[in-house]
Amino acid sequence: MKLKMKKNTWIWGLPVFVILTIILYGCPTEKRLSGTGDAAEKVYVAPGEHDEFYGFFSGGYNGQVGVYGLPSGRHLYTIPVFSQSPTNGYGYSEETKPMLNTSHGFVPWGDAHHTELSQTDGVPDGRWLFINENNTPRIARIDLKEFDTHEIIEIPNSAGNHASSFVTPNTEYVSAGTRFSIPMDDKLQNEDVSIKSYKDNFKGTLSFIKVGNDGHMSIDFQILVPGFDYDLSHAGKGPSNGWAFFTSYNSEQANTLLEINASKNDKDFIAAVNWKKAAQYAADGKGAMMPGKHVHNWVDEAGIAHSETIDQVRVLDPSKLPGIIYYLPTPKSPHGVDVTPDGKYIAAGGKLSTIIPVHSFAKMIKAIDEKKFEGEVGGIPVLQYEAILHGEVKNPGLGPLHTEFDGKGYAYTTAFISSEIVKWDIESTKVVDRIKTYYSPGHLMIPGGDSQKPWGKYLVALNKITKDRYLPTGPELFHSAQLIDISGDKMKLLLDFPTEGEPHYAQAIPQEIISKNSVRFYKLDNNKNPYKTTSEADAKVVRKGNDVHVYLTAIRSHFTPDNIEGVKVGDKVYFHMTNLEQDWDIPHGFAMKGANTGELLVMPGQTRTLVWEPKEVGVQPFYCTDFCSALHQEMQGYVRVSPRGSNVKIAYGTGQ
Ligand code: RUQ
Ligand code: CUA
Repeated sequence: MKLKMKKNTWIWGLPVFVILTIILYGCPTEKRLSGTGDAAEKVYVAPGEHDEFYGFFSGGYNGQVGVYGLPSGRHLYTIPVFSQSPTNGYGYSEETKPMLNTSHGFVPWGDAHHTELSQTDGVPDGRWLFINENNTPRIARIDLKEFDTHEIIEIPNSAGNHASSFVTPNTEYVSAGTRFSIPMDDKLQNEDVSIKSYKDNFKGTLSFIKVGNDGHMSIDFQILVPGFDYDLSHAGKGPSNGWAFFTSYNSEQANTLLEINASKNDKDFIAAVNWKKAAQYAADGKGAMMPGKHVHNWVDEAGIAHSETIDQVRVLDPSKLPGIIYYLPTPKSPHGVDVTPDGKYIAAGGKLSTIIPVHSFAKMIKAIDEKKFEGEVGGIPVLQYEAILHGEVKNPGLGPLHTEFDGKGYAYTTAFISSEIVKWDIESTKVVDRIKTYYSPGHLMIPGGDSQKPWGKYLVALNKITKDRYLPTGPELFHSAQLIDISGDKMKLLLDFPTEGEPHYAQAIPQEIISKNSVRFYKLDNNKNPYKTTSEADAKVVRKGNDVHVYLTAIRSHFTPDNIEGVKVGDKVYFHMTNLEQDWDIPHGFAMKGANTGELLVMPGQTRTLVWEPKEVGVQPFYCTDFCSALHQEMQGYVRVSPRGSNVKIAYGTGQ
């Protein structure tokens, strides 16, 4: 049952509503006021004041990361990651285009699901944010000093990279897993076989991407696994540090109509991977180097992106390397897999399950030692369910998906179908509280809620369906997040706020961990771009055959040069624009009429390059797109385009 409220009543008419309610009904009951009353005060961040947390929300099908302040829900920024961004030219400028290279060529879009902050000693440390891309399997690393994507690595031998990008407690590894299994022969080549031969030919991989001290990512090893759908993962911590857990569904190995055919088995599996042991095997040269073509893109210290192609990866076969994987039977197409802050228990979602199974890590180790196996699949031992179970949460709502923790002994699970969040006691597995969400929550997020030390004050429900929460915007609605106060015994709904794209997951961290390191502008003296122009006196236009390089500067409120002649139809014009400002929040923009790219939005001290291929004779304007001063509208220039073969000489200047 969905409760409908008139939003315009509770937002705009809040004082009237409260007074009327009190007159008519006496003091309001908590239920009636679950979204109002003191809630407004709790989320109100006065003008000029800052939010307590940064929230990093995956953008889903927009391929970006949305940055939101909490508790206000204010949208602060969008970090371009897997998709070109016309806002600032990411993926359009020459310096950033290589970030979107893949083994399939240039892919300017991605489906981004899970943000994950880097951790030190099991606690988010604010250095980097990782995020996965499903469609063309990739993982990105965002530098949180600059809120800028600095690295993207492709995951070979994988399809639908959903079970990522979760980190180990000291960010030694980021894990990833195939959602879709694909045919792989013994050279790991995707083969031309009948789809009906799924059971015989299709396999999956679980990947471990090593993260260096400087953040640099490389694929350390992949583990070959039976052809199930691997869905989510989380690393162990504390006592379970050294292990990682991956949910799987479709252990039926169906290849069609999965909604029925992959829902037959009573239990599917969580794959428990001993990554420390696997890493040791890899370090010892075990397994084999196998084909695994993937592209790796990174930004150098000059802020320029590069790409390299790597042809091979190390692949470990668990049937030959015992002890690296065990299967934990887990009811009914499990989705999320979440490890408690103390690292003792592993809770699974179960899209079709009526309980939440909670496995005990200690019992799992004991069962392995005592060989309490009920069988094996593809050489991987399957442990006995009863032997590893800590308990089952009864009556957890319908369609439990994801769980996070408050660090005070409680777990919170989203129930997608019954649209609620259920709070339960980890030790007793008893439900202690529940709250309605409107509508259908997928993930939920507590700041630090998948780490060893959650900042358990707020919870955000990431609702998949928005319906009537906001004014209608035609058929397409932004998704809706809901902020819930979890500081007391009872959960309290505080706020709805719309989010861009489809935030599958989010993470949050106290603002002071990040804001103190935030880069405000780039020092011109440190600019290492080979096409930089650090003073107006050095601005120039240089012809090299059909290429014309414009070394352009921008400072309030003019370009140098702003008059350019001698460009011809058939030329390729590179505008290398350096922003000479050395002050916070003074970007200059650059837009050229007829350019088939985005604009540039160039930060103070930075150089960015836009390519323009003029096709028509005439004079074309360019201008600054960012309202940078009272005379921003005067910040403009002209390029004269002469016919092919014309002998108009290159000439340029400002104020001449
Ligand atoms: S999920 S469909 Cu993380 Cu529940 Cu992506
Ligand atoms: Cu520079 Cu407007």
